Amino acid sequence: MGILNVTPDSFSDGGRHVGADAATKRALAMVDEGADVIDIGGESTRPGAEPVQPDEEQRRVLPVMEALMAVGIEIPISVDTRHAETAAAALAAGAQIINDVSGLKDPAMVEAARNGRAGLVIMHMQGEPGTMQEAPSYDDVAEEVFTWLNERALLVEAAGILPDSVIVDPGLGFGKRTGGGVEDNCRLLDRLPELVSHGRPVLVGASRKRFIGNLTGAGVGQRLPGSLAAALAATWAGAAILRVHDVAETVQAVRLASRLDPADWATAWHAR
Ligand code: HH2
Repeated sequence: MGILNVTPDSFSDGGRHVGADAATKRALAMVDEGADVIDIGGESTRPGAEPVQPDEEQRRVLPVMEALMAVGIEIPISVDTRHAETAAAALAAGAQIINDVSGLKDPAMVEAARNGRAGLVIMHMQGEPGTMQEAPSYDDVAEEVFTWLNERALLVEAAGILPDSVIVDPGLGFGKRTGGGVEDNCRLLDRLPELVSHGRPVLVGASRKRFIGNLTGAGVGQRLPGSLAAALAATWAGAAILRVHDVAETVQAVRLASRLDPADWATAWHAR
């Protein structure tokens, strides 16, 4: 899943793909690089971000949707939004997946997905983007996040969304502890096979995130190697979708990784 943020303030690509022409160019480049889905977002949800109202969000996203449909883009478009009205408008304009980082806080989101026969990404976030990194707290992060995702998925399935359409995401960086020796994002990657074992497709978004910087000292533009390492861990753990900025590099890494079998060397790694 290639990231296309049409925002002025996203933490990594903010301001770069604003406007339908620049956004379409980037989307088509990601298709060439091997993306299977493009995820369009009109609101930054980075830690500390200011919320964006749905009308402004749609003003950013819908012209891009229309431009992508006009050029006949050949892969599905996902809309990254917390607002059901933006989701519904994007689906009407041709999107096929709703990516909701709020984990369906807007009660109308399930209805939007059902009416639009859309795929639905349910992501875990503790708190709100504005304050989520101030004091996240867990006893057992993986247990709590995975249980919450399963409960949420069962709820939407009971509300009429086809189980095949539900994708779950642990929400790396969204209200997760990082730095000071506690790395919730790494624990979630370590224990990802538990989430995968519940049978729903799992999406992982680690690309260029702050925890990679906290562990390595790398600035936001220097986090490709750490992002690839996280992508490989998620691949080996059985993730179905990786949400990334660097599509060509990730596709190459994952093509190689999927030809290797970590079961053959994991024991030796643990014994080192
Ligand atoms: N991460 C971001 C945004 N949307 N959606 C899902 N499902 N999973 C994620 O991990 C995820 C997401 C944050 O990254 P980015 O879009 O690059 O930045 P910003 O929120 O600043 O636009």
